[in-house]
Amino acid sequence: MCSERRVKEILGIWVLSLCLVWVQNGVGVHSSSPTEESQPYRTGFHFQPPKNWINDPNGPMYFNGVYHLFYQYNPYGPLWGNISWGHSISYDLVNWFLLEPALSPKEPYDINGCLSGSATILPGPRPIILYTGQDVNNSQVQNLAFPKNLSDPLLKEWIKWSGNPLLTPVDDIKAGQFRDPSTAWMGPDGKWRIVIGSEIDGHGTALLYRSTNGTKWIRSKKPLHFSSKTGMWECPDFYPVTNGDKKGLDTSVQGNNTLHVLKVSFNSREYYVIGTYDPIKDKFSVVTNDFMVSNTQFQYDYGRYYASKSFYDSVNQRRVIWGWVNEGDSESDAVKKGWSGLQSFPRSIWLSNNRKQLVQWPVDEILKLRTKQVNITNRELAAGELLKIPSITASQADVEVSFSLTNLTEIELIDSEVVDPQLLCAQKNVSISGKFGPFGMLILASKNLTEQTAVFFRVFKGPNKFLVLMCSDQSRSSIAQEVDKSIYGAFLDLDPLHEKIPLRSLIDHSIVESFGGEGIACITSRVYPKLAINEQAELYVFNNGTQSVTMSTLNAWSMKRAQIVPIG
Ligand code: DQQ
Repeated sequence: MCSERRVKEILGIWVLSLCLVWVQNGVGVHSSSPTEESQPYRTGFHFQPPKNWINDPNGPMYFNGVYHLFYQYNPYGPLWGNISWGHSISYDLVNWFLLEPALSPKEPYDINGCLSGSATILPGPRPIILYTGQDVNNSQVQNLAFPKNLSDPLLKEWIKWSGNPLLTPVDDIKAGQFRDPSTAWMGPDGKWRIVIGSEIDGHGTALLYRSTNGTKWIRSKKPLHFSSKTGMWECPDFYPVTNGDKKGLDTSVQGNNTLHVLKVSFNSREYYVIGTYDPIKDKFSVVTNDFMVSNTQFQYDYGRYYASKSFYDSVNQRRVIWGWVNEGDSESDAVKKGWSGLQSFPRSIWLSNNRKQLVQWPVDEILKLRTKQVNITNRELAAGELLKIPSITASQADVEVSFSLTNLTEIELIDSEVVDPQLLCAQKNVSISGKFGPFGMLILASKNLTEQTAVFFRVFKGPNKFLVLMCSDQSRSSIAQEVDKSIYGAFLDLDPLHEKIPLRSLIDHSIVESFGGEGIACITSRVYPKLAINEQAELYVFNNGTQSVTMSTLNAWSMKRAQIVPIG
C-alpha cells in the first residue's frame, strides 16, 4: 500500500512531468497576465518571477540538457533584502520553471546576503557554485556550494561546503570590496583560475586566484588587470572568443586564433576590453582601448543593463549572456507593483569578423514566440514622414528594420573621439531635424504621440569616415513625471555608404531592447507609459531628416508570451 507521502510524491512527479511536456510544447499552464490593467509593466517574454525583487543574474549554466539561471532574489518583498539565489530552469532559454531558492542567507559566512557568483562545470561533469557571502560582520567572503544530488535532473537542492568561507578579505583587500567570483578556467599547468572584483589602492581590480583542488585558492601577486581610471569593479567575466562563425568557446579553451574578453561592471555600466591572454604567465594584454581612456569605450549595452554574466552553452556551442535590467521608477512604485527588476532576453555573444569588438543577438530560440507578421519592403520615407505599422501587438513585438541611404554629401562633421554619443543624442533629440536623420522607430507610442520611445539613427561625417549615431530616447516615453527619462546613445562602426543600417527592437511592455548594426551596439531602455499600454500602444517608423531614406525591409511580429511557471 502507498503511504500518503508516497502518493503525494507520485502526484508531484506526475504534475511536474506534465508541466515539462506543456512547457516544452509551448502550452501555457500559469503565469500572471501582463495585460491586466493593474500590471501594465509586467513583461510577456522577458524573465521575471511572479513577484518580488531580483537583481544580478548569477551562475548561468547548461548541464545535462537543462539551462539553469540563478539570480539575486528577495523571496519576501519587492525591495532589496534577504538576498538569496533564486533558481529557475529551462529547456529552451524562453520558457522557465521557477524552483525554490538554491542558496539562502543562513550561515555566519552569508547571513547578510548570498551575493553574486558563478558556476563552473568541473570534470565529471560536476557543477559547483562560487559565490560571495556578506558575513555576520558584513565582510565579503567567498564560498563554495554544490548540488546535493547530481542525479536530480533539475539540481534543485544545493549544499554549502562545510569548509566555508573559502576566502576572506585580507592584506590590502577591504572587507566591503571583495566580491563576485568568476567562472573558473584551467591553465596549462592544470590549475584552476578565477578572478574576483575588487578595488585596491583606489583602482578597480580583477584579483586573480589559483587552485589545484577548488577548495584552496592562492592569490596571485599580480591581478589579472586593473585600472587607475575607475573605482571598484563588480561582476568580472573573463572568457575566450574567436571570430568567423558566431560560435562561442568554453572558458578554458586556448588557441592561436583566440582573443580574451574582460568585462567588468562599474558606474552602472558593463564595460569590456579585448586582449591577448598568456595562460602560462597569466598575462592579459589589452588590444582595444583600455577602460575609460576614450568616449568610444565599448559597453555590452549603452542603456540600462548591469552585472551581466555569460556562460558557455555546450549543446549549441555558443556563449550566452544575461544582464540585470533594473527599474526606472521609484521604490514606492515597486511596492505598489509588488516586484522590481528584469533579466534581459538572453543574447549570444561573439567576436566581430574584424576582431575589434563583440556582437550580440537575441538567442535564436526567441523565434518560437513570433506570431503574426507584417512585412514591408523598399519603402521610401520622405523627409518628415511618419508611417504607422498596423496589425501587430505593438506592446509585445519583435521588429527588424533596415534603412539605406544614397547621396551622402554635405554631412555635418563631428569627431567621435571627443564627442560623447549619449550627450549628442540628448542635444540632437528626435525633434531636431538633420540631413540624414533622425530616422528610426517610435515605440510604445500613444495615439496622439504624446508618449513615444524613439529609437533612431543620425549620420555624421568623422575625420576619416562616416559615423552612425544610434539613440534610444525615453524623454517622451511617459506622461508620468517621476520616472527615469534618460536618453542613451552609441556610435555604430558601419559604413552607410556601402552598408544598410539595421535595427532590431524587442518591445515588451516596459522594456525596449535594441540592437543596432546587427548587434554591434545594444541599448536597453525601461519605460512606463501611462497611455501607450497593452492594446493602446502603437508602432511607427519615421524620418525626421531633410533627405529621404529608404526602408529596405521591415519585418515586425507580434510575440507570444513565454511561460514562467512556479513549481515546488
Ligand atoms: N550586486 C551584488 C553584488 C554585485 C552587485 C549583490 C552588482 O555581488 O557586486 O546583490 O549589482
